[in-house]
Formats: sequence, structure tokens, C-alpha cells
Amino acid sequence: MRVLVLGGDGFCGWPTSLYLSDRGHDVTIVDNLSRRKIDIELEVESLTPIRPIGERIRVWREISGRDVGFVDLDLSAEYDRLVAVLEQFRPDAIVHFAEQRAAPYSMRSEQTKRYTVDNNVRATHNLLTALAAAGSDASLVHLGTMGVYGYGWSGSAPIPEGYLTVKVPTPDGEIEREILHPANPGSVYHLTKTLDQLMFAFYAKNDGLQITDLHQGIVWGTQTEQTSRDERLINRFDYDGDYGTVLNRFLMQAAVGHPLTVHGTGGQTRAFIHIRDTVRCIEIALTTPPDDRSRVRVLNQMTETHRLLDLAKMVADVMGAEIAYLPNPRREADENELIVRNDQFIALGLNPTTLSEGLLEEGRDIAARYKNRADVTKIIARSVWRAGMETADDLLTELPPGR
Ligand code: NAD
Ligand code: USQ
Repeated sequence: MRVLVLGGDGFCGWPTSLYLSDRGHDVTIVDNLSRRKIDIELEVESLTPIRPIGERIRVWREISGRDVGFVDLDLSAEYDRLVAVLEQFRPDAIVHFAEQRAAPYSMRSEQTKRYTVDNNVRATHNLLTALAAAGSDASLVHLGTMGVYGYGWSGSAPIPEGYLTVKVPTPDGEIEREILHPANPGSVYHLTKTLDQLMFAFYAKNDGLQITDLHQGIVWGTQTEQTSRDERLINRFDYDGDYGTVLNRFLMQAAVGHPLTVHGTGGQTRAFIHIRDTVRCIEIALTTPPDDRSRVRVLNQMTETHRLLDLAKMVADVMGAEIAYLPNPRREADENELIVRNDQFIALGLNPTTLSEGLLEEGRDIAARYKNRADVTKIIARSVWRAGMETADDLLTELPPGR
């Protein structure tokens, strides 16, 4: 397949590009490198030493003999160039990762709220308009989030894959309807993903675009079989208070001797997936496009759910660490249940990497190996959901000696 990977320089996009290339697909990355620029703005770097995109691609050619293309393009602003890229490449499939993806960054300031909406909503809408105008029959696979369902609304009811069947009272009795699951975003970032959903529904219905929306849980882990073939192919590992996600943060914190930063009571339950399963799910989604073009296919891309405190205890057991209970900078439920259906991916052959298998390897091979690159003053999460909310002070100001 000719595949365009939008956002292919990012944490999920880079390993996906290499995985698809390795499987014989003809891959071109489209990315404006905005994520690397945000690192400069936040004065933080990936824990792992990621190389510039040109070098990454050269090394991949050297190691695998395969070419991956690269186009530096802002999807949200360069519409005419996007149309030209679609005309030139005539992709069979497109994977769309290219959005600002951190909830805390999206809540950091008025500027970052507006940037997140402008960037994400425009990028997705430009893409849909361009595909419709080009009469493209490419299959579009988008990375959405479990967070569109929100946390706590469903109680103990399992979260279905995208749609709910509801009974609507009418003067002539009840009728049954399938609706998109109610959207319940918990941040401006998550809000943009719920807006994406409506755009997909419209362009599927109106233009017959073939769309799969993957409602992905929190991705953990770093390396895939492809990115571990040479250190210059290494994937990024975010640990800072805005971009670091909870499990990778806990692993890194344990490695540097920082207490594990549990927000509130740790009663929040979230869905998780390893990066190796992410790349596999994407290939499955690409190679099994939905038959019905008028209805967006939604797949829940997650493999396990865990309460954060249980995760912290697991990491503390495996790697040795203390747990710190910190004021929560987010407005979110202290505790929630989360039961998620993921029957479609399991039926399509996904064989999950579980936390119990991968945790030790990740702690040893990545977090411990690169801990000396950490800036411990970037660990505490300081982006608050409303002005005036309390945040913790730094727990460490320098790497402890001997760690
Ligand atoms: P990332 O920030 O590492 O990668 C996103 C990439 O998109 C970056 O390389 C960035 O430069 C690029 N990009 C952003 N805006 C762009 C634009 N306007 N034009 C061109 N390129 C642009 O994020 P990630 O962790 O790889 O996430 C990828 C996707 O998966 C996101 O859409 C995110 O919402 C979704 N997702 C991520 C996770 C996770 O835990 N990381 C979980 C669920 C869903
Ligand atoms: N948390 C802590 N301590 C920390 C960091 C986070 O307790 O040090 C808590 C947060 O308060 C929250 C939970 O852990 O309750 C998850 O936070 P996170 O930063 O790991 O994940 P989140 O903000 O939800 O976002 C991440 C990705 C996003 C993706 C989402 C999937 O950045 O792109 O959409 O996971 S999901 O959570 O399923 O919606």
C-alpha cells in the first residue's frame, strides 16, 4: 500500500512509519515538526536521544534498504500544498496522527488552548476537505482517544466501540436509534477529538470518505522491533509535566529516584496500550477497511485498564520507589470505573503485550539507561485546569547522587 503517515515524526507516528515500511508498504511521512518546536518552547527534551528526521530516515535506509519519504507541511495552514501532496502521492491509505496531543499543554494558557483547537480542528478539516475534493478513495485511519467518552459517565456499563443504541420515545411508541456515544471531554485537547468525531461523521455521510477512528488509550513503552535496531532510530520518551504520560512518567521517576507523582488519591482508572500494539493495531485497521463508507468505523484501541494507584504500586514493586500523593492540577473525577470493549481488535488478531510482561524491560532498557538525560525540575505537572489551582513544589532539584 502507498501510505501517508501524517504526524510520522511523533511518538506513535515514527514507530508506525517504520513498522509499515518494514512490512513492505510504501511510506511517506508528513509532519511540520511542531512537536520538536514545543520541546524547545518548554525547555525540555525527550529522555531518549532522538535524532533529526533526516538522519532517522537515512539510518532506516541504511539498516533496512527501504526508503521512507518526508514532507515538511503544516496540515492546519498549508491547504494547497496538502492537496498537491494528495494528488502527487495518490495514497491507498492515510494514518492521521498530526495533532497537538497533550491535555496539560492544551490547558496551559489561553494561547495553548487556542493553538490546540486551531491546529487540531483545522488539520483534520483540511484533510477531509482535500480528500473529498480530490475524489480520493484512500482509507483514512485517525488516532482518536478513549477520553472522548470521558471518565465516570458510564459507571459500570462497558464502553461500547463508538456507538450506543438508544430508545427514543415518540407519540407512536419507542424507536431504536444508533448514536455516537455522548462526548464528555476532560480537556481542550480531548474536546478537539470530540469535534473530529463530528467532522468524520459528516464527511462519511456526505462524501462517502472511508474512515476508521481509533479511540486509543494511554500509550506506554518506547521501542518497537524496528526502532530498536539502531540507537539512531530510537523513539521519543516524554517525561515532563505536560507531555509525559502517566506510566512512562512513573517508570522514569523510579529510575531517577523521584517519588511517583500520583495526582490526588490515584483512584482514577484509565485504559492503556503498549506502543508495539499501537503499531500492530494501525496495520490491522489499514488492511481491514470498513465496508460501509457512510458510517465511521470506531475501534477502541486499548488492551488493559488500571487504577493509577495500582500502577504506581506495581512500578514501585518492580523498580523500587516511594509514592507521593500530590494536589491534582486537573479537574477530573477522583475515582472512576472503566470497563471498555475492545472485541473488534481482539477478533482481528491482536495479541496484547501486557504490563506484567513489559514493565521491567521498559524500566531497565529505557528509563534507567537514559536517566542521566533527565531534568528533574521538569517533572512536576504545573498546567492547571483553572487559574488558582494548587500544584506541588519540585520534589527534587537535581538528580540524586549515585543514581
Ligand atoms: P506526538 O506529539 O508525539 O506526535 C504528533 C506529531 O504530529 C508530531 O510529530 C507533530 O510535529 C505532528 N503535528 C502536529 N500538528 C501538525 C500539523 N498541523 N501539521 C503537521 N504535523 C503536525 O503525539 P503522539 O503521542 O504520537 O500521538 C499521536 C496521535 O495519537 C495524536 O493524535 C494523539 O491524540 C493520539 N493518541 C496518543 C496517545 C498517547 O498516549 N501518546 C494516546 C491516545 C491517542
Ligand atoms: N496522572 C498522575 N500523575 C502523573 C501524570 C498523570 O496521577 O504524573 C494522572 C492524570 O491526572 C490523569 C491520568 O494520570 O488522571 C492520565 O494522565 P496522562 O497524562 O497519562 O494521560 P492523558 O492526559 O489522558 O493523555 C494521554 C495522551 C493523549 C491521549 C490520552 C488517552 O497524552 O494524547 O489521548 O492519554 S486517554 O487517557 O485514554 O484519553
